[in-house]
Amino acid sequence: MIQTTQDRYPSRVGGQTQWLPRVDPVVWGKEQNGPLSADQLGFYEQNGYLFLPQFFAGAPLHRLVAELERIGRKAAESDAPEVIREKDSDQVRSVFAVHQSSPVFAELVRDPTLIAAARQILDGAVYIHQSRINFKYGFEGEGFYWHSDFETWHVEDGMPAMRAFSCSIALSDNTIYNGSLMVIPGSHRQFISCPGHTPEDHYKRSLKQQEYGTPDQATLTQLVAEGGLAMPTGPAGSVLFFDCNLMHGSGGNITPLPRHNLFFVYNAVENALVEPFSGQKPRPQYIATRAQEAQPLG
Ligand code: 6CS
Ligand code: FE
Repeated sequence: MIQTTQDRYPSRVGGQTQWLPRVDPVVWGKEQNGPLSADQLGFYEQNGYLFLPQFFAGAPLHRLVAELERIGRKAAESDAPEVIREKDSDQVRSVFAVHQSSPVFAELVRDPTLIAAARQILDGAVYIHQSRINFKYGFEGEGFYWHSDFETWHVEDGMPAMRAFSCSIALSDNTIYNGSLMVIPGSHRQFISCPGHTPEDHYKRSLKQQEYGTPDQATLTQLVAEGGLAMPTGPAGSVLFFDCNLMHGSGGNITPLPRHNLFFVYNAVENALVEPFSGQKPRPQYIATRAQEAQPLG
């Protein structure tokens, strides 16, 4: 099928690294009556992320952690495609599409407060573009090099606009020691167009270690010079919202302390995937929900 949507964010089209302006809003919604205050929306708009410490606690949190541990035990014995193992060990790195395979997480992504916040940010009905647990076991959990999720979701999945964000839920304590997520505040306002061309079936390697679609060191140096670095840390149950185009990454975990996080991505129904801008075939459904499968959540 020929791509008919204009590519406003060309990347991996064989050129050099380019800084392109973001031509989409960060906060699309006008709803003032959502759960996020004007200050919270303002911080998110300015920085590209918003940290909500201890959003979940007590029995609801214990239920989420127990479900994560159940999924981790099952994944260790599974060769399903949704289970991604570390590059250099048999350790489980990620399990995708848990909002479909887990009744507990299917209910979680429909949490009324999270949905209301998603509607405030994205304006209109939303659905889950992708979900995954990123396990980062003690001593063996590897990192995720710097990248913009949108750069991948645009090129490899066909996400047209920057009208999606990730909701990360800490299901173990995220500390400065155990490979927590780092962000470059404000980096969401520039689209870093990357060199090269996407290899066929890139996801079979990129989900273990991403090589294409990652910015060069000069670009990262400049982004950090402009925005600095932040590492939103907090106890299990904390929630991090981050814009689809925010530059982020995390180091390996050489401590005994696990850093297991659940991630799911709210996308606006109006921003449903079109043909991948790479011109290649779409990635599998367990990585990116295609338009015909997109179930509006409210
Ligand atoms: O390719 C993807 O969709 C995934 N890759 C990374 C490094 N972050 C976003 C997403 O999980
Ligand atoms: Fe990412």
